[in-house]
Amino acid sequence: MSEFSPRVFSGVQPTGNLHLGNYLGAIRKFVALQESHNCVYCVVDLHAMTAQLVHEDLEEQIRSITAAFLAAGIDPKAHIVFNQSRVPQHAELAWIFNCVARIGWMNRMTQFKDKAGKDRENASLGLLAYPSLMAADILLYRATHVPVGDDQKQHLELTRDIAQKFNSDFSERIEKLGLGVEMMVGEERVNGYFPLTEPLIEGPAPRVMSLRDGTKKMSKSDVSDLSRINLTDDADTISKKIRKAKTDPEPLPSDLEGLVDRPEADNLVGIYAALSDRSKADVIAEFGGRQFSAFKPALSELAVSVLSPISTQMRSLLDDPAYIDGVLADGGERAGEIAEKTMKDVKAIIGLLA
Ligand code: AQP
Repeated sequence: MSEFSPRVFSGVQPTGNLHLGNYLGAIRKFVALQESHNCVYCVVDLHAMTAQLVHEDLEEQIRSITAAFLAAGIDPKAHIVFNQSRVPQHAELAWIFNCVARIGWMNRMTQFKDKAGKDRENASLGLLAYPSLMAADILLYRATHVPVGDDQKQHLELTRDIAQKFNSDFSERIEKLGLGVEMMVGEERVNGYFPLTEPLIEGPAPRVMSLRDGTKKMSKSDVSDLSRINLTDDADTISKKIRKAKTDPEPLPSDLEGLVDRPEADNLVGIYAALSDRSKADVIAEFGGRQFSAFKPALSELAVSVLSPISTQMRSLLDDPAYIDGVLADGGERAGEIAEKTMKDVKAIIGLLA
């Protein structure tokens, strides 16, 4: 049985300073996957417009996310790094997926509910359709794996639903045109054009939580800067934020079970584990029974040692915007070649004359 060739796709929105959650949930995994996969990494600038239309500094933000990718260790020659709006097929395929996806599917998305809040009628149509554009981003490259934070799990499930409905609605044409790849869907062997993409979410910190409230996701849009560690924070700021991080009065537990119902302790242990490429059990074996007054300085030292070289490199890359623009132009060209081929196939499958 032929199979889809493994390909990784993922994206980050240029909507503000990147934080430790973006790094551990996404970018650190992007870097590791380069060893084993062909990777396409994208600054998803069209997504930035869904919650807020006008951004005074969008160009700088796009360059800044690109600089973070490169500074973290992504190789733009061996893989593809580009910004989404450069490749018009993202929007084109998203339109087709708007016609595949059902309104009920979109209405169930928790991120839409959170971001639209109570004033849903006033949210942009783009915010509702966001997951359909995200599915297009991924499936334009027929990507088989997507490294993301846990908050994106539902959108990945929807991407699979869209792929599956497209494959099934057009199954006869896909087969007739010889454009399908055989795959198993449950117990059934089917011939599909789009793969059913797997999310890569695992790891000790799949959802990094706010340093001020262990029940809330660390997020760019939190009003408190103390809630997150930004990739651009200097060593003193990182140490101050970790020192001030909310904790409970108990020492760290001696086993993993002891982290249940202690969201802040669980979060800090998860961050330590992810930053040091260890398991939470390992970290507990080392620090179990110790007070936060001993654990926090060790965590600060680790965070500074991992993040400082990245922020230093980011600053130096941002001094040369022409270089960054060149990387994006080159990546856009190579991404465009794959995208063009997919759209040609998709149009043939649907029956659009091209
Ligand atoms: N707290 C987090 N923990 C783990 N992963 C996270 N990601 C985001 N926050 C966390 C992952 O980072 C990648 C890029 O995210 P994004 O910028 O495209 O979108 P986002 O999830 O909207 O980011 P924010 O910071 O949470 O922004 P706001 O404040 O606007 O909601 C994704 O893989 C995401 O899972």
